[in-house]
Amino acid sequence: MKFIFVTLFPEQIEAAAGHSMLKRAMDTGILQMECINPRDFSLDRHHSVDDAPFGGGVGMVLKPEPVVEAIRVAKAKAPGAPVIAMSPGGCTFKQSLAEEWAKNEMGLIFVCGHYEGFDERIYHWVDLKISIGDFVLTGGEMPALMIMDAVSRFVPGVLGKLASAEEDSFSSGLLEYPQYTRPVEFEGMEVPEVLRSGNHKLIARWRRKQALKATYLLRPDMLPEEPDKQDKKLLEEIKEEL
Ligand code: 4FN
Repeated sequence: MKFIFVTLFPEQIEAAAGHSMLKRAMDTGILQMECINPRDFSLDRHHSVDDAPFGGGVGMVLKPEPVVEAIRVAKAKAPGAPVIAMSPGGCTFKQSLAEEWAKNEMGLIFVCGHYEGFDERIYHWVDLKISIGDFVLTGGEMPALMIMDAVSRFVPGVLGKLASAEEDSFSSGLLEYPQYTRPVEFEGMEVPEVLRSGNHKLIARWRRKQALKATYLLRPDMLPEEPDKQDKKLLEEIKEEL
């Protein structure tokens, strides 16, 4: 799968993608990434990519010509790939989009902003705006990298042979149950007895209950709307025990 970044700071993208699982997948060719720098398409001799906003105000705005030319080049390299602008005003990225976008065989094109943002007219060449959350950033590169990371996990072969993003411990849609490894006792704190019991049915039930409890307490918005019979029972127990 191919990820194309339209960015004024390709070094930032390349530095972040050159490690761990993503590096391995890039080396084997399962993932490919490429940066296209609007500065290379700037028309004036100073290679300027920004200018003062019409109407006045602080800061600079990205000029439309170099950005749109960079998007055109990206589209030619990945025909049919959606053009996604990283924008604080976009819909919030979530796990279900990561799974959906990984099926996009044509790849994904991310357009990353800087300064005070883009000239509004570039959105004519954009398919959708996506945000990763409500905070002020200096640029769209880190959001785009986060999305590449989340999407890549669903591309076959990126995770190890035995792991799969659809089957891993996060895919229940709940928060995670507590995990422990050796030693059995650490600084006076013990690993729960049930996890050492060897009773796999009891362990699975305990884990499900802990995941439901964490989600109920911290992120009730993430609980299933219609829990099945077992989850209903576990949730009743959790509420009783509080
Ligand atoms: N940010 C807000 C309101 C107004 C502006 C910003 C802001 C980077 C180019 C956009 C930010 C957050 C999540 C891209 C924020 C994201 C960006 C993102 C982003 C420079 C212009 C800018 C939301 C706080 C009300 C700067 C809030 N996900 N402007 O951060 O690109 O993708």
